[in-house]
Amino acid sequence: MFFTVLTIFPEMFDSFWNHGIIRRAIEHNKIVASAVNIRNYAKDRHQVTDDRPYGGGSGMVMKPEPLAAAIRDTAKTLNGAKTVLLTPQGRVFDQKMARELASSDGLILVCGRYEGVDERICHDLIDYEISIGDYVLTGGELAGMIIIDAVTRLIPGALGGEDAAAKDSFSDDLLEHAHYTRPSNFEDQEVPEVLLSGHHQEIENWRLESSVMRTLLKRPDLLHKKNLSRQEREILGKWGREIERILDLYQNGKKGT
Ligand code: 4GX
Repeated sequence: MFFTVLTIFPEMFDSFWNHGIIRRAIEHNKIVASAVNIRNYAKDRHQVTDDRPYGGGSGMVMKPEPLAAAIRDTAKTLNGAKTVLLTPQGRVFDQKMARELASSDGLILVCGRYEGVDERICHDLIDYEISIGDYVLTGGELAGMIIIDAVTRLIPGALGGEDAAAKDSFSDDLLEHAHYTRPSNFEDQEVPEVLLSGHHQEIENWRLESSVMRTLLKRPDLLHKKNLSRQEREILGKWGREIERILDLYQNGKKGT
């Protein structure tokens, strides 16, 4: 899979391409990645990429011609590429979209600066408008890195031996279980005993319970959307009964009075 980023700040990606999983994915030919300067496609002597907005007002707008030339020139060398514009007006990025994008041959990510890009770019030249969340950035570059990061780890072989974890059916819709490493006692806090027991099935059960209950407590909205397995429903039922038991003790005046 390939990623080509169109930006006026390609140097922002130098460090991004050269660390961790992204670097390894490039070295193992799982992805081909580059950042191209939109300025290279500006025809005038000063290679201007922005201009004042029609209708007046503050701020600048990215001119359509250099952007269109950059997108077309990139797309013609990359068959099957989808073009993505990073913008607060886009569909909000999530794991489902990451999976959808990971199934494409490649992405051309258009990173705007200033107040945005000339609207006429969007109609013919952009396949997806994507927002990484409801907040305002100073440019699309960090948003582009986030998309590339989330998509790359879904590419088969990109995570090395950990692919199964990324694809694990429940790992997408539930929060991760709690993690622990040595020492087994840290500042008077013990690691849950079952994790030291070597009982693989019990450890798996504990991890699912940890995932389900962390999701319920920290991100209940994720549970509302999810199709729950029998085991997940059993975990919620068990804790539901436990909560009811505690409330019953109060109602019967056996506690806290
Ligand atoms: N998720 N920004 C883009 C300029 C801009 C505006 C409109 C194209 C169209 C953002 C986000 C984000 C700020 C990046 C405005 N470019 N991008 N920039 N949230 O806030 O993706």
